[in-house]
Amino acid sequence: MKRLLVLGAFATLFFTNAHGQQKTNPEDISKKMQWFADAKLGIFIHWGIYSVNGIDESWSFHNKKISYPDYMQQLKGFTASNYDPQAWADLIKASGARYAVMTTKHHDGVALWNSKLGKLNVATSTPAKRDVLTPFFAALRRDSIKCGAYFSLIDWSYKDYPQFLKDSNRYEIKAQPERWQRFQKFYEGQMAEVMNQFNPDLWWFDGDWEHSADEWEAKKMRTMLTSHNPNTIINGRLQGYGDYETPEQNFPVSRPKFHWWELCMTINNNWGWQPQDTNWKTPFEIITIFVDAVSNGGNLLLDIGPKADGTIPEEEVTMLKELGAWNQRNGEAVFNTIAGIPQGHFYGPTTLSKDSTTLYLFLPAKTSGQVMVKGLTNKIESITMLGSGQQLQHKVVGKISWSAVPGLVFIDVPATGQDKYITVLKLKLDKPVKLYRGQGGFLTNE
Ligand code: H79
Repeated sequence: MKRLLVLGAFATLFFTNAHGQQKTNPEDISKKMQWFADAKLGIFIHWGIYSVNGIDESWSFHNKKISYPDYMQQLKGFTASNYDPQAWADLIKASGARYAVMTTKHHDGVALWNSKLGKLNVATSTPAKRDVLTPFFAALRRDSIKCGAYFSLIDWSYKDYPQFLKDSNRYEIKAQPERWQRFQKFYEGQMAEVMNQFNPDLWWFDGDWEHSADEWEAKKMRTMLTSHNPNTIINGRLQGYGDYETPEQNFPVSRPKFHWWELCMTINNNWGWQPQDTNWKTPFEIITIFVDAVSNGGNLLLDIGPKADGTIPEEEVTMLKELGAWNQRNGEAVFNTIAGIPQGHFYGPTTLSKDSTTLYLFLPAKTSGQVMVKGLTNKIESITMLGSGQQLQHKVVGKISWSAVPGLVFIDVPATGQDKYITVLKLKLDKPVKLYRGQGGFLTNE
């Protein structure tokens, strides 16, 4: 039990604190990070041969749930026969997402583009017989969606990659450095292919934990990518050489201190398509997660897992459309905003306009009656319910004439006109938000 706890703590740290010190300076990169900070929603796509049997991406053979040869048999079933990249891009656009991140290669080493380095790619070794990335990135760009490339540093299929199954490595780097150098040449070559063919707006590395920054030549790789495209953004899984943090599945409770961060999350329990997994989150749950991340200064990278023929599961299509419809009604409170006021002033998520003169409150459940805001020293000029456009009334309670401590704001929320999922109230303030954060002290106003 003790061991489990220690491991759990390690894993949490690992995924919420992307591997220690960032080696990039927030001051230098804030300009290129602006679109990312404004984007709020991205769609992650896990597509690969694992969708043929509907099993864990790569981990199924690594963890010995299936033999490696049986896993690779799935190459024969990857048809992409109903693949419609423009329809994928249009669906992503309809969700309100501003960027998409597609698996170019997972830990199984199967490349989704026509790599000239080896045969393990869908163009050469599957009935799809083509590079499936090129038309998708082209469709995304037609829809003005930023293009992200997920790239696994780990490649458990490559004969000169040290790790393979969970309990058997091929070799130790110290004993056979020339094999590791062959792998370096290979994966750096593949990265260069992706860079030259797709010029990604964002790189989403994964699996850096298996080797050190020196072994991955992380600094050199960062320089290669940013020399080619100075505006490219790199996620926090390049052993300290990334630009932003990437908690995975685990939802932060207190506001993360990271400058830029993105929570990646699945809609059911798995990244790729798995037909037995029907544990779908509801639109209400996803939207709650989304606004909570945004209110704390982060983005949501929401995953879909298409089937081997290229169809997107119906539940995921519905989710993206519902999310899009909600964004149509309430997106003003999300996109191009900044993190809201600190937790505790309102019992729910909040965001602010960039000039901090508009405060958005997200009602955490269907509420009619009054909701309260504490510690707001501003005057409220108007309150509007987004979607319905209704003007709401408020009163200030308990303001003491001789005290600098502001009164409590109570807002009347009508039962009618509320959003199907989460209702947003827009508070126009007299000037940039100013909060009282003390403890009500009598003499000091502290
Ligand atoms: O592509 C999806 C997953 O396949 C992949 N990332 C998402 C986006 C993923 N890789 N790893 N994990 C998910 C979780 C892995 C955790 C562990 Fe570990 C790896 C447990 C043991 C080895 C973390 C690293 C804790 C110890 C080392």
